[in-house]
Amino acid sequence: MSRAFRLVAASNRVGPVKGAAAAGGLAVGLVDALRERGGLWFGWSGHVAARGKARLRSEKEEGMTLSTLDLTQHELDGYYNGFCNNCLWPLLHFRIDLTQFERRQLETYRRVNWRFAQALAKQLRPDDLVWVHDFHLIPLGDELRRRGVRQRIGFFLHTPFPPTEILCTLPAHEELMRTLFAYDLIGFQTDEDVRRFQEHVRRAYGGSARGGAVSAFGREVRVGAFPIGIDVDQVHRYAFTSPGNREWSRMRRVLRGRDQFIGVDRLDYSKGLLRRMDAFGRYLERHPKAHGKVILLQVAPVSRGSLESYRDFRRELEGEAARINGRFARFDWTPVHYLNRALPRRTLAGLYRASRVGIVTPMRDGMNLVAKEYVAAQDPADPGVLVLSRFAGAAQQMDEALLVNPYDGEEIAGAMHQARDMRLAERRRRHEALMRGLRDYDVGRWRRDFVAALAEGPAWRRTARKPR
Ligand code: GDG
Repeated sequence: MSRAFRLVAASNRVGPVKGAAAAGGLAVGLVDALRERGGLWFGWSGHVAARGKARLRSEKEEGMTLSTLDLTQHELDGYYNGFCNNCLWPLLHFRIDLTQFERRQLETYRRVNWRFAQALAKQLRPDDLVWVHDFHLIPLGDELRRRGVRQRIGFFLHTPFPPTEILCTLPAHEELMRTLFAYDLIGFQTDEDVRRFQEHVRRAYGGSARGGAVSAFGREVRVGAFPIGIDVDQVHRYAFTSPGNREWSRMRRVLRGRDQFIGVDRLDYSKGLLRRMDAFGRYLERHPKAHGKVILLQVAPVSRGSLESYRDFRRELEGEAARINGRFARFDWTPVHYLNRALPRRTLAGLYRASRVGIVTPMRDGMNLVAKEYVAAQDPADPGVLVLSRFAGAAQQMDEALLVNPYDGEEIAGAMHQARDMRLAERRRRHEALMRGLRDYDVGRWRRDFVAALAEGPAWRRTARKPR
């Protein structure tokens, strides 16, 4: 598309902008795109305000506009803690056993999306491209359309899209999925997610899918896989320049020739931390010679800590780590080092580099950026080995990792052994191939491809008839 346009991004939370590189993940990709085009970033401010006091703020930062809205405690409980984290998150990760649906929370979720749309619609210009992120804001596009917004609007789902049998357990699935058809383009992490979406629309709503287009509810929407990547050079630079480099050499001194396995995950039940701990226990049980020579460093910053399911999970995990240490530790060796807080991104890069094996074993994950960061932080001359769950989206691009079934503790333990024992030539061959993949589809390409796809093709107003 040759015409100039302004990029508008909407996500649950906005920022940080200045420390975007330090925060990692989504912020890195978005901030660059918004800076480039003097864009607008819209979402929740992170502030909780009393009813009637919720403010809309707008500020300029590094050439872009940040527009944020406060939420009330009631909204936060029903929308974010409730429908998003207690219902949609487990459902999208195939955990119907943890999914709690409450109609009132869905209503608050719809209401917050309605308020977001009301605040955002007023700020849009005719040539804007709007890019909505993640499951918090599924109905935002539809709410914008109801306000007469005819600009192109795209949606990207950062989580997996579950099979139709799972999605159909959600009482309001049709009401929610119908709103997706207000978008021009829906991006998923992998081809598998696209396929599951197409199948769901066919089976549950009698829709049809042809090539990159899906039709249902009298509308057609384009779909595609856009596997999110990382800023490869930045992670590598962080690992090899101070303070990352300093942390690396400090870690090496502390390790005194021991091999370190590293896991870095938000403290979330989808990340497979319990099975991973269990697998490490099995590994130690099977390999007495490794005692005193191997450490598992698990960095697990608390996430969504106000929810009961997360608190229970944290207790269980701490119990498991303590059990392994209680069983195997010696006065001069503690096998599991468990950190419950976030570390600076540069420190993380140094720790990745100092670790012989990266253990990324989610039970289900949209992509998983840690897998990619671990590889990018390695020394190409003497790289570590990645053990990766087959059920992370990243596995579809990273065949040269040791792929494991995260439900199979024995298989993970076997891969830990294989990874630690792997000879240099094979480690280098695998690392080289993985790096080629990371460079080929990095975070810049992810956003360029999505934005280009959104800018192309027929616009919403020209397709079919209006929904409802
Ligand atoms: C969602 C999807 C998808 C972790 N601990 C610390 C820290 N992190 C950073 C990592 C990484 C990011 O957080 C986590 O990204 P993931 O991809 O691993 O997982 P989610 O948070 O669940 O993200 C996921 C992603 O969206 C993007 O689309 O891949 O599937 O679930 O960048 O490095 N960062 C710092 N300190 C920590 O202790 N600074």
